[in-house]
Amino acid sequence: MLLRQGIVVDHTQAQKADILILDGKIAEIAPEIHAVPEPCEMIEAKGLYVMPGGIDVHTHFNIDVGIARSCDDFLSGTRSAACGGTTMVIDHMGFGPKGCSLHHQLNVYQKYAKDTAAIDYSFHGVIQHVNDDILAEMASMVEEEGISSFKLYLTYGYKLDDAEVLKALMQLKQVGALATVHPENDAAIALRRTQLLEQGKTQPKYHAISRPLECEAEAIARMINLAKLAGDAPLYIVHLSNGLGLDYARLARDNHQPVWVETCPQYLLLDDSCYEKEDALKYILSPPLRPAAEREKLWAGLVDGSIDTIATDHCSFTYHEQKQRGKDNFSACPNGMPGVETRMPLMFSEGVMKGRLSPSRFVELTSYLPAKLFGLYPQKGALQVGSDADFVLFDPEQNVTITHNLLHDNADYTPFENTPTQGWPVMTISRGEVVARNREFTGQAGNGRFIPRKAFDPSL
Ligand code: DUC
Ligand code: ZN
Ligand code: ZN
Repeated sequence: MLLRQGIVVDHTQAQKADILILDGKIAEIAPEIHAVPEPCEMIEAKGLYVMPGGIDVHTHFNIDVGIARSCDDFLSGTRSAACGGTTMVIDHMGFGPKGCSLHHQLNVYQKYAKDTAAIDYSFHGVIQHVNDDILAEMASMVEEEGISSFKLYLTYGYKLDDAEVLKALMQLKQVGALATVHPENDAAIALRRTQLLEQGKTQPKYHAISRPLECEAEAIARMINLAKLAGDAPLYIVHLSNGLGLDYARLARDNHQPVWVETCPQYLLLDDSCYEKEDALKYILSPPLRPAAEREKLWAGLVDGSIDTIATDHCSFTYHEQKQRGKDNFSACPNGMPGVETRMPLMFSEGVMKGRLSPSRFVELTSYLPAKLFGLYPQKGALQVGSDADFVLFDPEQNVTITHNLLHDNADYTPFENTPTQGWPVMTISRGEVVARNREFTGQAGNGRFIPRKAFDPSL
């Protein structure tokens, strides 16, 4: 396959070039390529941005959250991802049975994804409890299974206490893995929730009031200090939603501590006024949407380099199910929203087309840094000879108003309904195969591969 005369963008530069793809890998990049093997599929990319495929390092496909199971599995989730310009996901595995091993849960998820995923995938390990067996298992997860990042929860069913966090952080650093954390102060949230419910405050807006941004910022500050105490263990903060938490991360980085930050489109584009809407249950997620002033603080972080990645936290439940469970009580509504298909178009439109992010910075946030941090570079996230031929082609001239009918997930809504966008991913290529074209899925279930990841690179 030859991609002809696109505006080829990596994390450092943009230039007009041809790209030759052989056996699913990039074979050559040059201003013009004439010597091509026959037969060769020609793709005219003139006027299109040709970028490394999106890497979404935060999805929850097929997750059982106790009160409900998400409506997207690895087929619908990766199909939707592909149609939105994403060529790899790293899924955050849900909790397994009490006391289960790290390998147990990995095996469960390998079965979910094998034969169903349409694009490449990996998983973050999930630390439900900490004991000598779990600590010992971490090494083989990195070395033998290619799982080099692990999620720690400070809230939800299997939240870890400070001693568990410290032990886990020290061992993860030791074995070459990155700790990712969902930072929210569980006790503060539980107290506030109980008080609100006792006062009969059950409407969706009280979900946000039960867990204000200080609950998140406190847990971020605590994690940063615990990571310091663990000997500067590398720390990755997921789904940052507010400026105070970002300031704590900035302070740590100013002190040369290895801390990285992820945010998501919903925190950049939506705010807590959504909880006043009639369909407010669609916006129940954790952390919740914040006051509008926080959005600009996050945009500033994208621009000044203090936020490193944009992922989605795609965790979809139908609005039908959210209403069924949560209409009388916000705390009974499953938390999460879909987003895996809209991340790339929204960020391209709001970031690149509105002039807030350069095309290269967009690539850095959506593909290059995700690949670097999670041990995929340069197989993924790079436009280099030998890298996987994973691409997204954006047409800057296509204007699309997002509506759920255009999307390919199993949900029954998008939180971005009626959002106008400028520039759309018109083609997605996964290891040399066109998996989406003009908003149609052209890939195949089972063509996605598990990608073993390298150990965390401490020089980052
Ligand atoms: N938050 C959500 O809203 N859903 C899934 C997990 C999470 O942290
Ligand atoms: Zn989370
Ligand atoms: Zn999540």
